[in-house]
Amino acid sequence: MKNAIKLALSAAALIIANSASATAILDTYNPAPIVIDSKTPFTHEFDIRSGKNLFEPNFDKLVDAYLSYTLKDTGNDKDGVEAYTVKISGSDLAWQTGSDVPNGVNSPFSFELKGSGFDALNTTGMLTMSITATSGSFQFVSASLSGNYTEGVVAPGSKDVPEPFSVALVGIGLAGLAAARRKQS
Ligand SMILES: [Ca+2]
Ligand SMILES: [Ca+2]
Repeated sequence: MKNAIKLALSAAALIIANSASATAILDTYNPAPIVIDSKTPFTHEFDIRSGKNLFEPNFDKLVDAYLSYTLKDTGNDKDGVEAYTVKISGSDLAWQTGSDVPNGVNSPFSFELKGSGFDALNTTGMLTMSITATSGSFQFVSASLSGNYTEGVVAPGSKDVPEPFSVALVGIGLAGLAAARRKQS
């Protein structure tokens, strides 16, 4: 096979590999412990569009997403044994309920996002989690949003500006093909 054609094919293969491989996301919130009680709900907004995570809503495609959070009770149960609800944006359902946060230890919880919560993250790149105590008090320790997405691919004729890296590869490939044709003729 002519070298130029080989080069063009390898460039095309690279573009396909680049678009098909998953990119990991991780957005962690790790503040000083925050008290949650019936008067003080907790809310945090994750954003995977900036910083280390460069997810582009409505272009990149979310493959999976997981929300983990850690709670801890300081041992104060004078205000009652804890009961709480965790909600995420995009879902009108109580997503998770829990009771009696263990005393003195960091207790991790982790769930895969499905359905409308997953769809909301996929279309906005943002996710709001809230924890509301219906009784008792405890501490929020940390939370993280993790998962994977595939890079969006620019369709032929699309108005979207393609990535410079892909454009350069296509350019090299086309130049190689043109050179091969000139040699053959
Ligand atoms: Ca407590
Ligand atoms: Ca407790």
